[in-house]
Amino acid sequence: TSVKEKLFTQVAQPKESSGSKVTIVGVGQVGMACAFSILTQNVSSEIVLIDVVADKLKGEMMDLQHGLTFMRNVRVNASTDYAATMNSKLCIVTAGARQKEGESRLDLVQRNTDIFKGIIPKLIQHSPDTILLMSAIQVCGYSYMLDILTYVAWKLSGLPKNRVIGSGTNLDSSRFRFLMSERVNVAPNSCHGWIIGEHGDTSVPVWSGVNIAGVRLRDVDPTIGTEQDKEGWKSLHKQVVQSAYEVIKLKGYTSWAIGLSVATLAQAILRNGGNIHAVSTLVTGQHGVDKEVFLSLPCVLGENGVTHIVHQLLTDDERAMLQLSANLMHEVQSKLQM
Ligand code: 6V0
Repeated sequence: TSVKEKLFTQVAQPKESSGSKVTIVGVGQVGMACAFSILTQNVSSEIVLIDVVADKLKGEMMDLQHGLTFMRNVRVNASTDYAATMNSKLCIVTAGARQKEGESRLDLVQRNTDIFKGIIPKLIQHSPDTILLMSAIQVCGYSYMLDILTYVAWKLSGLPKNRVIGSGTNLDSSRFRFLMSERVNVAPNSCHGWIIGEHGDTSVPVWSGVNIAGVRLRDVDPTIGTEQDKEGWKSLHKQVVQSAYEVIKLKGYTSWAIGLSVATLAQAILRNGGNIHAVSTLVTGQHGVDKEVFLSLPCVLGENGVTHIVHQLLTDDERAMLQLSANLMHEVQSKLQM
């Protein structure tokens, strides 16, 4: 008899799964930041990492496992085989190809679409009831990457629209609130403002709703966010767009903020929180968009994914920007080989 047998009397079979299993595909900078945030914030008690580079995958798994005694009851596994992802409640996809020099947007989207063809169907095969959370990142000079790739994932998955979500402008909104907080010197989460639309260059700041403690900045100064505004608040949005490129220029990639953003979305979903975040969702029929495209709007998130879209009161300009984005994205999407 083994030491284990001498130690224990087995009373029942232990259950295989915790019920809040999360799969993360891609153990690059973004995937690992997502994993670390989810683990350290007790969002899930079980994560599985998937990648095609077996050595790096095993190294990342071991490194996290060696820290498990410092966390609360979590399990970390990794495999190149999707069988390990079985019955995941949430699958987060961060895998993808970086742009090659001179590569066109369409070519890059197509290359990532081809990568997704090898990922999404396998995830769905092992977890037919899962929610897909896509977290590609804005690519310098290439608009609409995340939103188009979330559409691609939705098509490849065959899942209902509520269960395919892009991390979207949740991150852009957080950057905006941080920049706002620096201007007024209060905590970022006491500054309120929403950025919607594309995750990237053509995102839309909803100035009409920007407020602190319910006091709308537009009521304090009706020119805020416009060209006429003498304090130049409009530049905050420009900074939001540029800040991703600046971080990439300075450190090579972005990781911590997107990881924290994704962990927050994961928490809303796994705990059936009903929290509202700006995420990329199918927006056909919203704000006059008549194309089948994904863009970010404030959504209620829970165990069933996106359960509601908030009807924001947008200006004509804001609506027009969303519709323009939708038309441009639709054009790229129609050229993709799925
Ligand atoms: P990364 O650090 O290059 O990691 C990507 C990971 O995906 C690597 O570990 C790859 O081995 C893995 N991978 C590639 N193909 C597959 C596949 N078929 N199945 C499973 N795993 C695969 O990228 P990072 O984590 O920084 O970013 C994630 C995605 O966003 C990538 O597509 C990037 O190109 C893209 N961008 C990320 C940016 C950033 O700031 N982090 C910026 C622009 C684009």
